[in-house]
Amino acid sequence: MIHEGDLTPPTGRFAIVAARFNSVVVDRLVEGALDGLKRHGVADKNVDVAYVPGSFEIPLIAQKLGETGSYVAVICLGAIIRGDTDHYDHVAGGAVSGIASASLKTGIPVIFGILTCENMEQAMNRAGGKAGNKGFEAAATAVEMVNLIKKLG
Ligand code: INI
Repeated sequence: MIHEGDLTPPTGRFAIVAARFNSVVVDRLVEGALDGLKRHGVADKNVDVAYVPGSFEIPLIAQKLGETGSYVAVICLGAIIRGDTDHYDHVAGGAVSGIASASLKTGIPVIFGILTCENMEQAMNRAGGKAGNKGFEAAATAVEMVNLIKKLG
């Protein structure tokens, strides 16, 4: 037997946690995620958005939101750009492991929609530019995971 989630309209509320750092990029990711949720049948009224200072702060708030029991999935959006910082690796590493941990602790999908890029051009390309919109992809991933978890019972 094959277990796989699909993209049918899910029930339940979704949360987005977005970093304000590099907001010119992240605002586009948020737009993409909201569009992606809407196109998969999630009404705007069923989506809450929380803003944090930077990507490093995302996991804590994702976990807190997950622990409320009010959400079927949390979508994390940020942009970590190497050119801007010499602590890129620490911020990126903290975000990756924190988000994985939040998902396992809360038992709901906590989706990694954080761009890790060499420069601003690369980031903009992935935030609605020629490489698509990672926020939209993160929304579709969230819907698929919610539907898979529902199927698994
Ligand atoms: N946060 C980001 O989301 N992206 C970055 O590129 C970034 N840089 O370059 O430093 C960044 N730093 C802030 C970090 O996320 C925390 O907010 C800060 O360290 C306070 O904990």
